[in-house]
Amino acid sequence: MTQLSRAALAALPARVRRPDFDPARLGTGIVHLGIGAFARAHIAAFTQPLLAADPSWGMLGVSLRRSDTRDALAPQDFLYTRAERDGTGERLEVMGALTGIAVGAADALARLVDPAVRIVTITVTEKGYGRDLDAAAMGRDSMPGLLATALHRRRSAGVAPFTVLSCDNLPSNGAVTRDVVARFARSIDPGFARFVAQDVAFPDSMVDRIVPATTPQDRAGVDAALGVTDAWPVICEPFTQWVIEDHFPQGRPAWERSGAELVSDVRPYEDMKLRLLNGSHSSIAYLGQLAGWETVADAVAEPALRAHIAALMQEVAATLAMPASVDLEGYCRALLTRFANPALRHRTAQIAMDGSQKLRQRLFAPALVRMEKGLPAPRIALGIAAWLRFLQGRADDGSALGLDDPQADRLRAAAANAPDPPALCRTVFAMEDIVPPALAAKTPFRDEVLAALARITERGVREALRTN
Ligand code: CS2
Repeated sequence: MTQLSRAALAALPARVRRPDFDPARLGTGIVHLGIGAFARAHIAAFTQPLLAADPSWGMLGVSLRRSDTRDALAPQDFLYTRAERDGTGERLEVMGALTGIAVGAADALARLVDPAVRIVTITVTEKGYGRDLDAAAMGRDSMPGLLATALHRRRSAGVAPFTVLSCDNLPSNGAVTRDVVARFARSIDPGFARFVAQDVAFPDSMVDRIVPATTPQDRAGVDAALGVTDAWPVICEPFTQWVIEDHFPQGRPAWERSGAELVSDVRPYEDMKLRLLNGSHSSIAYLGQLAGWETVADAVAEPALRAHIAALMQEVAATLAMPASVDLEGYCRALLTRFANPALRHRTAQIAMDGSQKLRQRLFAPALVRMEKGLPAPRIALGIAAWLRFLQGRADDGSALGLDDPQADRLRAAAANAPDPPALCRTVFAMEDIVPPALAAKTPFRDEVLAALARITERGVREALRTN
């Protein structure tokens, strides 16, 4: 079979959508840091429909550490297939929004100083922000180091700063990004740090689309449908959402025409998504790892787990203050349907990664709101208990579970040294960078976590959920 490329576009089957512009003629107006499957299925999908009208908004991808995405896509002119899947079938589209992929900070820096680049979008995952690290520990080839260096060079050359748009799953991701970039900028020059904090725009945004890692079967299926090979297609659900704070001094693509919501305050939407979607996801991931459910769809096919997640969402919804236009009940119902999507193999092991970076905004934050309101939080507590048990490294059937987390050493040591579950809970709750001290101090919450931990330790997750 031949490989996907610009030359192969014309011969693709009619049902495959393709760019309605010439990908060879795009300019690079956006640089995206962290060009993984998510960005290729979400940000590129919102941008592609606008490129015929304005080809200046092509996207250059950056991989800070790995060359695998560039190596896969370069031989195919940076084209790739996006497959949207649900129970009703599959829709295929060839994506042509990428103008290239730079690998490593030096390569990226050369592109970031180009005045044509007006926006830098980011998906480097929660741990890419180094929220607890100083500039020396982060280094120049980190996201904050690279952006601070690029903004400094632009300033010295009299080039206006680009707008920095974080698309990671963090509350107030714009402000968080401003803080970490300004902190790095201080190590270059304090005056420049003030410029970063005051004169560079860091709008906030909430992104949503479930994009599991692509499997070899996915590749084979896409190749068969296309009649040409695609070294790295991306697979996603049809649902997508992007809520963006409209603050782009250098201009932006007309993303609202692709369905993005441009608002003045993103925070309520971030909390809604992080607590309801991602909080449920993390709960499903740890319970699923213990119980032996390989994917999210396998887990929610289990009536007791599904009922638990529905109740968790009710518990969490009470912590949110949403604009009147948002139908929270409908949002929760839709989430359960999305989780059950039979055409996605979203592995619980993938979501279980990096819990130390994720749980603060997903589960600890809503638990604290409930405690402050004097409300119990037993469903949230069960998710936390499942994470603590997961740290012990054994599923309910005794099989070994891996821990993929930047804090793995500390967490593994805590689990290995704790003589019993209460001691494990005590040690982990004392880690202030992972568990907010205000929540760790709430005895009623600790008691709920301990009760849940005892239940799943004695009976196993399946039984504990059934007899809840
Ligand atoms: C998931 C997210 O891996 C994870 O932690 O919860 O990647 C989730 O699929 C996306 O945020 C959905 O928008």
